[in-house]
Order: sequence, then structure tokens, then C-alpha cells
Amino acid sequence: MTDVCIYQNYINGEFSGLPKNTIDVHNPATGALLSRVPESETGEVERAIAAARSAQRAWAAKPAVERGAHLRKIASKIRENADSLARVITLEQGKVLSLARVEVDFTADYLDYMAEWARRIEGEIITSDRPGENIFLFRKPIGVVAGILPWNFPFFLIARKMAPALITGNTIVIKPSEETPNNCFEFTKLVAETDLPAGVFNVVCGSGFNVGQTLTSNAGVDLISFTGSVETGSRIMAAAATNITKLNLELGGKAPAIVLADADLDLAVNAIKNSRVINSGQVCNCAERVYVQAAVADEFIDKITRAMSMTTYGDPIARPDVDMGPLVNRVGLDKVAAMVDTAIAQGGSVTTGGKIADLGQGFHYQPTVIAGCRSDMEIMRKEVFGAVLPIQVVSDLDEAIACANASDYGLTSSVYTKDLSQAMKAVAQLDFGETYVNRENFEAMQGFHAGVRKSGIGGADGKHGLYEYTHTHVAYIQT
Ligand code: TXE
Repeated sequence: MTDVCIYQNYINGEFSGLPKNTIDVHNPATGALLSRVPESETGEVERAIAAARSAQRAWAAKPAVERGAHLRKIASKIRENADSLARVITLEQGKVLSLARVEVDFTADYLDYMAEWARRIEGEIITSDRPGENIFLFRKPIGVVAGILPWNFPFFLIARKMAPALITGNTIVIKPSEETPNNCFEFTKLVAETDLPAGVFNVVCGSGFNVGQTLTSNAGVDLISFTGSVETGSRIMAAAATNITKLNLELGGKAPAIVLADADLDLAVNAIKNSRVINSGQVCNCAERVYVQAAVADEFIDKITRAMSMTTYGDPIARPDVDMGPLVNRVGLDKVAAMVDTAIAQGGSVTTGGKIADLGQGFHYQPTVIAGCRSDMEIMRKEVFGAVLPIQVVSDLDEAIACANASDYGLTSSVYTKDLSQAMKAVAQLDFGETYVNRENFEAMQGFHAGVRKSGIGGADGKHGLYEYTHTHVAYIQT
């Protein structure tokens, strides 16, 4: 029997010993047991929050440029270990190695980018109505942040939460997803090799209903930063209500891609196919429903069907050349299969794929295109975390925009056209946090990743994402 790695929580600058209770982590491509991780007890979570609390004032008192230097050291360590980190991500999450490597590199760049804000965090001086008075507006850290992570970009999400939190003077307790915790512990080992002060960065692992619930209902947490499902976001809001804890929520999307008759069809096909296939379709801002103008609908469906049917998949470690790995787990696979079955029962016609792929092992679903969809079908309304592309034909841009906006989600959207006025009309009328014109995801770290409606509250990245981790304190100074 091979030795299985048992990871430990990281609290107050120390790994906290072998856990009493553990969760098994498996490779979704092979079923192999990869590690055992802590199913933390309440006391352990409370200890992490207390450590973050007691470290916070001294951390915030450091010049921001020193805090930035700590982030840069972590970024360097990540770059030195990029290949092995990418392999850890692929093994537990299933994405192809090249994408895992992009995720690792982007994470290091993100830490550096947030470090650059050290000299750019600004307050304001506001003109007073009173003689001899100055009104100063300071941006201050909120305190202790709880970062609750999903499994789809688990490594990057650590940085997306900890980098803006730390540069602005907060401390953090991270809870990785129980599906993909190994990469977080490998990240933590690198943090532990640096001289980051004890208590500034803590990791406690465990299931959502246990550790997640304990973190989000604890009065010692000042901000909950969560990325995940709407259902869990709603549960977190309820938990946060007890202590009126501030929230930052990214809850997924159902991104519409609008293809107009004048679009460069090959560009649209390529961009939408890549977007739907990347990370096996488990991305909050990938194209999830297409509205194509009638004049080019047949040609578009024909081309995208061909492109999707040529997508290769399999175990991304054994076959590093594949376009897609497995879905993250059995629950995810069953959910995708059930949604496609419902789409067929509701009148959709599958032009390629439509079935669980039988590779003998792993949670693979065939790349799928479903034509003939309508706005009332589940597949056009609910998030489908798999490489499944439903398509609806529309008469014009107005109809496409109306359909796109009639959604619970409002994260990202895209439009394909060569006509600038059509593009600008779409940008003006699409009720979404982001719109891509003639391209698909991903977003830029200097932008602002945020959604409306059930896609969440607040956002991440750039200046506006950074300031989500501060509160404003106004001082009225009479002289
Ligand atoms: O998400 P959950 P799941 C969507 C996607 C996917 C679905 C379910 O549609 O199919 O969500 O995925 C923690 N209190 N997205 O079940 O439950 C949990 O331990 C506190 C969209 O994995 O939201 C994990 O760390 N925390 C998405 C994290 O929440 C709780 C990314 C996410 O798990 C908790 C992932 C609780 N009560 C899934 N319950 C995106 N926005 O990109 C669970 N958690």
C-alpha cells in the first residue's frame, strides 16, 4: 500500500498536527486516493480566527510596501515550484496541465499585481462647510477575512482573496473546497517558508456544513469573501446575518453569447467553443447559452457542432494532449447528465455528444451541442457546469438582449458583431457585470469581476476589488 499524504491545518504560523477526523481526496480521472485532509473541529476554526485577530493590528501597522514585499516573496516561491503545483491541481481537480500551469502563473502575477497597490491606496480630503475644518477620508482594513473557496480555480482563488486582503492590512482564514484542498496546502507550505508574520494567513479545512458554517457564523470574522454556488451563498448570507458580517459573494453565471448575422463566424465559433471546453465547462464566466441571429443560425450550428465534436478528452495526466479532463466529481457528472436529459425531453435536439463518456474510469461527459432551445427550458436558465452548449435562434439583437437579461444570473455576457453601434448597444442594454465583445472569458486582473442579480454582491480584481477589503473612516478635524 502506498503512503497517502495527510495534510494539516495552518494556524498562527504553524502546522497544527495530524487531524483527528479526515476527508479523503480523490483523483476525478482515475478514482485514486490522493490525500487525507482535516475535517476540522469547531475549536480549531475558532483558534484560527483568534490567531488572525491577534495578528491583525500589528500587520496593519506595517507600511503597505512591507506587506507588498511579503506577497512578492510568495509569488517568487510559486514561480519556483510552478510545474509541481500545476500537477497537484490537475491531479485533484481534473483540468488539463497546460491550464493548471496558466492558473499557477496567473496566481503569482496576481500576488505581484496586488503588491503594486501598496503605494496607491488613497484616501480623500473633502471640502468642509465649516470654517477651519478638514474632512479626511481614510481607507482602513476591515479586520479578519474568511475566504471560502470553490474547486474550479482553487489555486488562483486563494490569491484572489488573500492578496487584496493582506495588502490592505487585513488578516485571513482560508477554507479550501473539500474537493480540491491539496493545492491550498501546497500553497501554504510555500507561505510557511517565508517570513510572513504568524497569524496573518491561516488555513482550516473541512466540509461546508461544518467548517464553512462555523466560520461564517463567527462574530470574530469581519468580512466573508465567498466564491461558489447561489444556494451556498444564500446559506452564508443567513449565517452572516446573525453578526451583520460584511459579504463579498461571487455566485456563478449563465453567460449569454450573442452571435449577430454580421459576425466573423469562425472567430465566434472558435471563441465560444474554447470558452465552453476550458476546465471542462466548469467556469463561472464561460459561454453557457448562445443566441444566434436566424440568418446565420444553420451555418453557426453546423460549425460549432463540428468544433465541439473534435474536442478530445481523457485523463489529463496520462494523456497531456487532451483538450478536456473529467468533471470534478460524480455529483457534477450526474447533474450535467440530468440537465441534458431534461433539455432533450423539453424539445432540444442534440447535434453532438449528449451522453456520459465511457472511458472505463473518470467523470467524463461528451462535449455537447443542443440546438432548438427556447428561453423556458431549464438548460437555458440554470448553470450547467460541463461542456454543454445550448443554442436558441433569435430574430435580432433586441430579442437576444431581452432573452439574455431574463435570467437569475448577471455575471458575464458576450456579443459577436463587426458593427460598433450594435456592440455599443449591447453593452448599454445588457444587464450584466461584464461584457466581452468579439471574445470570451477570461477577465483581466486590473478589471472588475462582479455580477448583478443572483451572481453575487460586490466583486474582485483591480482598484474596485481591492477597496472591497477596506472600510472608509472619516475624520472631521476642527482647527
Ligand atoms: O459549490 P458550493 P459546490 C456552482 C456550480 C456547481 C455548483 C455546486 O454550478 O455545479 O455550484 O458546486 C463551501 N457555509 N459553482 O457544491 O457548495 C464548500 O465547502 C459555508 C459556481 O462545490 O457553493 C466550498 O468550499 N461554506 C462557482 C465552497 O463553499 C459552505 C464555483 C463552494 O461550494 C457551505 C463552484 C456553508 N453552508 C461551484 N456549504 C463559481 N462561482 O465559479 C458549502 N460551503
